Amino acid sequence: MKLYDFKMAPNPRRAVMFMAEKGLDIPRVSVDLGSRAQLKEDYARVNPMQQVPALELDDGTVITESVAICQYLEELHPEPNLMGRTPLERAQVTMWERRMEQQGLMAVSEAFRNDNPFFEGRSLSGPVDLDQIPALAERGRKRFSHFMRQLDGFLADRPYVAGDRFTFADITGFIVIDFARVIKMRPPEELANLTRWYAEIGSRPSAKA
Ligand SMILES: N[C@@H](CCC(=O)N[C@@H](CS)C(=O)NCC(=O)O)C(=O)O
Repeated sequence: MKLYDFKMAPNPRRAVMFMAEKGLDIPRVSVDLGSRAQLKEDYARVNPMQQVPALELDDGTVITESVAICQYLEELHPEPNLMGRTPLERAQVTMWERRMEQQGLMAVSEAFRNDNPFFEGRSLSGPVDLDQIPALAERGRKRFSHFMRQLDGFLADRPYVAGDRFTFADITGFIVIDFARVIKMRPPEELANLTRWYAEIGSRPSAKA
């Protein structure tokens, strides 16, 4: 098994942090997004979506989508459990994880990719060349600001995003907040719940994997 990733990118980091929490040492192959290696033929053969992460199994099967990769690894290595033990807990982890991705990560990506000159003509990840829309960058920043305030509120009455224990929802949430450095947005100090949670998750060894 090997994982195609890129250290600075948030989606592969979700899989990498997940693997670290499980104590899995899966070899990693870096696909240099900085030189657009994901668009070259070699990598397109591995993942026609031309994105990272991708998990290649020993028989050549390739799983893409960070959530699908994590789900697969959770089934193979159920402990420590990160995606929920009961039907209700699994639904809750999925619900919160999707919110972290759709409301948090999408907002940061929108702001980053529609503003940074590196993404000129490449405002979406993968093989589609689309122009930047500056208004989307501005909207993304507003969305993210709202996301941080909302998350702070959710964390007022519980220690972790999906409840009383660390799960995959914390992994995605933490990576989203961390990644927002690229748009120079940090958790405001007055958001005490968010600040407490972010520091705690950041102190886990998996956050440095
Ligand atoms: N939904 C996919 C998204 C994958 C994705 O967009 N990956 C980014 C890195 S975070 C990428 O490969 N970007 C390539 C590009 O910018 O062309 C997942 O969760 O794995």
